[in-house]
Amino acid sequence: MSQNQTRRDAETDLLNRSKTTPPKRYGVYLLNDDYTTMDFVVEVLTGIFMLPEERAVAVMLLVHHEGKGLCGVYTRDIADTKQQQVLQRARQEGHPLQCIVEEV
Ligand code: TYC
Repeated sequence: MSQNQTRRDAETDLLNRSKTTPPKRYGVYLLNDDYTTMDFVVEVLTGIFMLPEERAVAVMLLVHHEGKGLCGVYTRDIADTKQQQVLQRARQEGHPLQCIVEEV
């Protein structure tokens, strides 16, 4: 079998899969801690997860009271990128904020 045939088969498989199987979805969650400021968490939620201020405050308070809260649901690559952005920004500013990705 030629290399081109193998490549066409792979492309056809990918196309068929993308028509029938929706991509898995991943939630990005913030975890509570005793040190990260509430203002910084709200900044993360508005700046990285693009939540409007009111919803950002609600999610921050949910995390503060319940220990964990959902910031958004994405495909794997985007979820991982959001997580890295949160961790990078938190470490830059000296906050111990934790952020996790879980399949939903
Ligand atoms: N518990 C923090 C405080 O009292 C606020 C906080 C909220 C921290 C959400 C992290 O993901 C978090 N300053």
